[in-house]
Amino acid sequence: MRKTGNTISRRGFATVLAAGLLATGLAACSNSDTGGDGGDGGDGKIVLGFSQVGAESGWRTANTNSIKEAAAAAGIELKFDDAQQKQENQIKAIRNYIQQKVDVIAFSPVVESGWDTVLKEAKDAGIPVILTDRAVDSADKSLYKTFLGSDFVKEGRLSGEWLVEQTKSATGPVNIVELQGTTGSAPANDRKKGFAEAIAANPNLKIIASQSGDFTRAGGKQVMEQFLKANPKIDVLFAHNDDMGLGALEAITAAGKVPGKDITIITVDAVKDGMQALADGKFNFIAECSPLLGPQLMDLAKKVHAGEQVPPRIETEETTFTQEQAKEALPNRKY
Ligand code: GYE
Repeated sequence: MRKTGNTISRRGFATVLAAGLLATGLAACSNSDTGGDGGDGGDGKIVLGFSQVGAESGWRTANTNSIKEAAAAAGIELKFDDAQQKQENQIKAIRNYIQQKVDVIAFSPVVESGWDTVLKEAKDAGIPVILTDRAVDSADKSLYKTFLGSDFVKEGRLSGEWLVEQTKSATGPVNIVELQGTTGSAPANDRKKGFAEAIAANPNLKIIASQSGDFTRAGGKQVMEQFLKANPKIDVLFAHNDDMGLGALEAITAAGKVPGKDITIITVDAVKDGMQALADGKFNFIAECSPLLGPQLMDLAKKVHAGEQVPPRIETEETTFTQEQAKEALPNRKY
């Protein structure tokens, strides 16, 4: 993370200072003044309440593992809740964390809207909030300290640009179907937008069907089956994540078509199973989205707990993969 790296190094002195305060226990004391001792029995550990979206995809599993491992490594006490892809569960978990007076709250909002009230409650309780992975659409940016995650519009755009390049000599219509992520989620909204903007460069490229598969394999399979039944000519599938693409593979094969040849498949994430499908020639292109946010999240939790300023937006660095690049990268893939 180039940007982040610079920011962090500029803040080297403040970090050292904060570490010193923590070592002497001063930070923990001043925090309990504001009612944020986290109910941890006063052992001075920062308590982080984290509300996870769910366990809908390989990406999510890798993200959860990264957060749990990084908390343990950073000596942060993690309270973890799986919201099973329901906003109401996330709101409940955040309210619980407020009641328990945790030191810091972090969450990955399942959808973009509807967070202002609960975020205001956290702010009034003096508990800093960090958004990870997905954004909220709140106009009041003071409701959270920072947003750590990918640029989803860019992922959609890179996917679309690759397709424009591949189809530049096409003389007739290229029919695209789109498997969207969870309705109302930032990655679904943004990947759709970025992709649509990029493919507008070639009027032959047309999205003939677009529907949510909820970021799951089962959803991807089911919706792809419908697409295949309703549309005799599908040239391209753009799936907002690997898992939906992997589910769609089953539907495509069952329909007697060859994935990666009869239908060009573009996905987002680059988790191991997706990269394997790409290396095997079943997928054609993946825009990477890194789930390994844990270490940066813990670093930020320490900083906001110490009252340090942090950049309002921290972007994850990512790349893209063709089939050849996937073959090369696969042996060293961590997730
Ligand atoms: O792409 C998808 C997951 O929010 C970036 O959520 C994340 C997305 C990821 O279910 O696989």
